[in-house]
Amino acid sequence: MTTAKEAATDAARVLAEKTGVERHDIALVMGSGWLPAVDALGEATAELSTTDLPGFAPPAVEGHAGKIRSVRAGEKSLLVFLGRTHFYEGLGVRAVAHGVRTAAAAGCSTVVLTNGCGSLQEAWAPGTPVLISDHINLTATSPIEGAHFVDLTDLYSSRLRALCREVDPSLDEGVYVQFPGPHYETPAEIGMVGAIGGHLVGMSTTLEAIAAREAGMEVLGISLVTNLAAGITGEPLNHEEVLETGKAAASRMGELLGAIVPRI
Ligand code: 8IG
Repeated sequence: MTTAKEAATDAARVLAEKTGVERHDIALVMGSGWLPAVDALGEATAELSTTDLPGFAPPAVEGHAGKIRSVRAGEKSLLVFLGRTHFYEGLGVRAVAHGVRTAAAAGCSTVVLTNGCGSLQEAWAPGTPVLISDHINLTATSPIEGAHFVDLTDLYSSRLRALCREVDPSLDEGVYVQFPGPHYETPAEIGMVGAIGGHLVGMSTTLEAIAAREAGMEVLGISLVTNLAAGITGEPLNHEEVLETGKAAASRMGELLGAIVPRI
């Protein structure tokens, strides 16, 4: 059996061949609502489908394979994932973590994990970016294979959060809670999230962050609030709102990432 790390090393080798970039420095995973901001990072020197690399899951929707861009931004080579494999696809945690592990094997020492999420705070209206200060993983699983006891004390790097707040002092921070999905929460579940100290709810990020930390990377997490969580306003949640909010917030998110990345 190949290990998860061996599978990522294989993918990184093919990535280097296909992009012509021997090592990348910073990986970014662009979540729901963040795709319209991707062009602000710089011009792509290469773009692949994730399925051009070994170990990546076939697309959940035919013809919608995730893309990977290699972007040169000043001195840094960025590895940008347009889309991710979600836990709710049922392909297992190795598939969820393969992107960040490939990034680590490709040389990245930092990963920026972005997502779209629901907010428990009415002050964080749709379109508000929030730094992830910590997480609560409610998937009842771990991406780590074997008895490897990884410290998560400063998982969402306080250094990188401070740097983000220098760039944009209006940025707030919150605790991100990952549910398995793909359904949204009930109002009672959102009540529980508030009681256990959560501020944001989503269906990604925590398993990737753990795998990234296991691989020795520094992690920055930024959520884009796309909706208020279930029961906060009484309005039903819908996926169109996510896409619309992303489009509307694109220029702010692009400027934010464009300002942060060169300072990492
Ligand atoms: I975008 O309200 C987005 N993703 N679990 N709950 C969960 N995931 C989400 C939500 C939400 N909004």
